Amino acid sequence: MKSRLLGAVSACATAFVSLTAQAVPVSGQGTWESTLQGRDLDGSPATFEAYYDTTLDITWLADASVNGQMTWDAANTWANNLDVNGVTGWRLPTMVDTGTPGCEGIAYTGTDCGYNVQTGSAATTVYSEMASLFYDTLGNLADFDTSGATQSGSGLSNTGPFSNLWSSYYWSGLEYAPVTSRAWYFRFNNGRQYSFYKTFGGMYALAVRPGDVSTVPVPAAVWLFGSGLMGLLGVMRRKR
Ligand SMILES: [Ca+2]
Ligand SMILES: [Ca+2]
Repeated sequence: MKSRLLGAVSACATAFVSLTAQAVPVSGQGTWESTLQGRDLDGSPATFEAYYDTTLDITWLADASVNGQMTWDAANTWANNLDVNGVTGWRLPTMVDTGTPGCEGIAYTGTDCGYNVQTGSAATTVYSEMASLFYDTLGNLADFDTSGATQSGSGLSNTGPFSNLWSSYYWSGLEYAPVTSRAWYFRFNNGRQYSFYKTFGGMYALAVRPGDVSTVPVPAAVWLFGSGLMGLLGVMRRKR
């Protein structure tokens, strides 16, 4: 009994270690070192709270699981109301449902559904922001190659500069047109894009916003200090 318990504990520990151990940036894999530009949103230039994606012309939040696992509705609400030190306008990553509405069958390449799906760039068409991140920016591989054969080294081997980017399901912001109780998702553990029921509470959410973060907002503490200073000046003026 005791050994079974220990076995369960060590299995849990192993699962946890494998989850956290995957959070590594891999230099030379994908384009992330040249296409993602760090952005400071909290007034501390040493840390980046977001990354401007020069390929897709969007800005990704650096922390890829701020709010944990959520239903689709909760994920949308969270992203739309996100305020990072005054930077608002966030949403879930989106994609284009190409061909006929919905998935025309799990494919191994070139469609909106399955593996090695269309990615694209802002200069042409952004077919899937998350697929672009997984395949092109981070250079990860799907479980299957374009001929449908399993390939080694698949999965989330490179998380780039993101923190808490899990090898798991992430919600897309796009509702699944043929069955509106479902929404599209992207799986960062195997590169698969498909749909699932919106009420499922086990998916993570990445937040993005269009374009670059043009102005670095003034942190709240500086505002407080500034308004305090203005108040003090007002008092001094009145005294004079
Ligand atoms: Ca910072
Ligand atoms: Ca389609």
